[in-house]
Amino acid sequence: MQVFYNDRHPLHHGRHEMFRGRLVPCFEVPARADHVLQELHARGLGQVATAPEVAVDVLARVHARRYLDFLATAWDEWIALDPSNAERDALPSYWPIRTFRSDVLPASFPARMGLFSFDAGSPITAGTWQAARQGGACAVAGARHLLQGARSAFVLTRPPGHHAGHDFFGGYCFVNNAAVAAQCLRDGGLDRVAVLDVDYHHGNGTQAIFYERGDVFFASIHGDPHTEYPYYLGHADERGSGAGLDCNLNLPLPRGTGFAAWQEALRLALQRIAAHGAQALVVSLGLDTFAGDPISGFTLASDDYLRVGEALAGAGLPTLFVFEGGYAVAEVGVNAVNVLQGFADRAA
Ligand code: Q9C
Ligand code: ZN
Repeated sequence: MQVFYNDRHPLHHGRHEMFRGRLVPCFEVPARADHVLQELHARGLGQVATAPEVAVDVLARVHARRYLDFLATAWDEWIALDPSNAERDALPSYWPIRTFRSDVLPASFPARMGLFSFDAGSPITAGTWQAARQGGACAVAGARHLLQGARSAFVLTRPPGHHAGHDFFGGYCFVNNAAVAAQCLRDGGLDRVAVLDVDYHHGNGTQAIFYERGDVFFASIHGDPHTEYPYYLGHADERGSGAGLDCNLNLPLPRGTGFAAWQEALRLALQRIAAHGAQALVVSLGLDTFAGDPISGFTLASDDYLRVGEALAGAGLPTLFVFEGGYAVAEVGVNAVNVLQGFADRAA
């Protein structure tokens, strides 16, 4: 399988995230991607390439210009507030929720931090923009690989992307790599595309980007937002709207769910994707459904990921895997590559 590796991912390395009133060490660390790359090499699965840079215009197909402009200058503005900020990650402290205005762009940088985010757990560091932007480039390269006729490809990047919306970051995500890829597949001539999100957390950003569109079907299997992050989206009654009605499928499952019930949800999601007539599949590949994940609540075992890959291959669609969450750092490589291995074995 062709792998598009974001070799700039280490430039994003948050130190702390805000959690229950204190700063705790980040869960989303560079070692995550290193382990996946190492496991790919160990098993001889995948030719690893980097991706050419892309113009910001390509990212602007799914993200707002003023949001991308903000990301591009955020670190410099953070330092301009106070040179000693170089020793600290940038985190937001203010948010314009209901009844506040979001049409007026504040001159204040901390105010813009809040305008463009939804949590205090996603630090911006000196290289966040370079890393996130190159992740988008890898997503584009992966999509173009499918457009040239490949059966599959894997975008190995961090920071992850599925929580990032049209004009906001959060959930460790800044550029929505899966959405960039899906849009690129559409722009490359496919009429119907599906995004299947198997990360433990609902892909709120991807859902929101495509919610009113009938050309991109979005399905997500995730922890029930009544109790699980991102809390405010991901319920079963969100079915899409306008031209996108019934092109959005949420399959929330209770904390503690094991592989039997999870696999049932996967079967249903793949059925709906087939019924939509999708011509290609983008998989938001989170591995935080693993029993050993420190911040999640499903109980999948490492071997289960082989079965997941096989089931995905059974859909028979050109498939782009995009790396998302998964915080059991020592196991994330084995789990991710198990999905790819299961897919490759069954697709062969
Ligand atoms: N201290 C992804 O998996 N906060 N994002 C959890 C843990 C946010 C997860 C609290 C989790 C975001 C891509
Ligand atoms: Zn996740």
